[in-house]
Amino acid sequence: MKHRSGFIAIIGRPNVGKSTLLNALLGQKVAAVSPRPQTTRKKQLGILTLKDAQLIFVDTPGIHFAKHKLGEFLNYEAEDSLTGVDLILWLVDAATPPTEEDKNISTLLHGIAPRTRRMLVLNKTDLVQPDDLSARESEYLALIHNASVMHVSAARRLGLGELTEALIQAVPEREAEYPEDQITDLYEKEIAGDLIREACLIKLRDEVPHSLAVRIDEFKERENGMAYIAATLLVERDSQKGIVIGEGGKMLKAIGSAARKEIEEMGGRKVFLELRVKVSKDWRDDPYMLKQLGYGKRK
Ligand SMILES: Nc1nc2c(ncn2[C@@H]2O[C@H](COP(=O)(O)OP(=O)(O)OP(=O)(O)O)[C@@H](O)[C@H]2O)c(=O)[nH]1
Ligand SMILES: [Mg+2]
Repeated sequence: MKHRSGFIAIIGRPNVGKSTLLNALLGQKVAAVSPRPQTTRKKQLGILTLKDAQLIFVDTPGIHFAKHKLGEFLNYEAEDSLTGVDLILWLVDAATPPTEEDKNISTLLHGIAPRTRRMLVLNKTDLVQPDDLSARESEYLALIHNASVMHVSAARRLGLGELTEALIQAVPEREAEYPEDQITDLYEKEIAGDLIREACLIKLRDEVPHSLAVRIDEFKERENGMAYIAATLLVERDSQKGIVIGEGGKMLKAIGSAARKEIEEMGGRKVFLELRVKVSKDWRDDPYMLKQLGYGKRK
């Protein structure tokens, strides 16, 4: 059998489960996941190496109607991923009808990448009555031309084998691009930053999570086999700083302990995690801060 390989961009509106799908396909957690929109802020590769194929997924931020410079960057990251890939996997939420954001994605998809092969994937099928699924499929299929369609539940790991098989058939005959032991293109330090932000997104309510960025200040391997990580949580206002720290430091402690568990699981070793909180006024609209945090266009 000839070897197949290709780049597959996973795009869709926020919160449809793109990062959950990436982790599920890889069988390993490389990307942060949370119930809040805009969890993913940078594109990230997830590389699945099989016997006769290598699928190189590009997880992207959710495409949405931006309200900040940060949002503009997120959309840019996602839209940039539409070009130069072999296949576009448009992931949608089967539990809801298409939204204005989905219609916008449809326009972008056909405008930016009119000739790229594409696949529509309905996720969260575990939340849909089986009888309603085909009507939902038709609603989404009306927004995409010449696409094949698959159904999955990334969270329940349903339909993933069939999806993987269909993806292998959809990429070209080509040699592997990456060494077989490479799983992602991000450093552990960057993923650790995302896992800390993931803990914040899960623990904090309301508008605070979106006003929050994580900066890793130190990441050191200690001789005793532990890793030492110091990170700063940047928020936009004093009031948010109070919320993140919590009464008697309780919230920050809970965030730290949830994040530490995830980072330990990823690296397979103990982690000492030190967090502090700092106010950086309106950083989401501050081009200098955005660049410092790595949310700047790379070209
Ligand atoms: N019920 C159900 N929930 C799911 C499924 N897949 C993902 N989720 C949940 O949907 C939420 C969003 O998942 P993410 O993977 O962070 O979504 P995303 O598309 O990467 O979101 P952004 O990075 O913000 O664009 C999380 O709470 C997931 O647990 C699914 O198949 N079924
Ligand atoms: Mg994501």
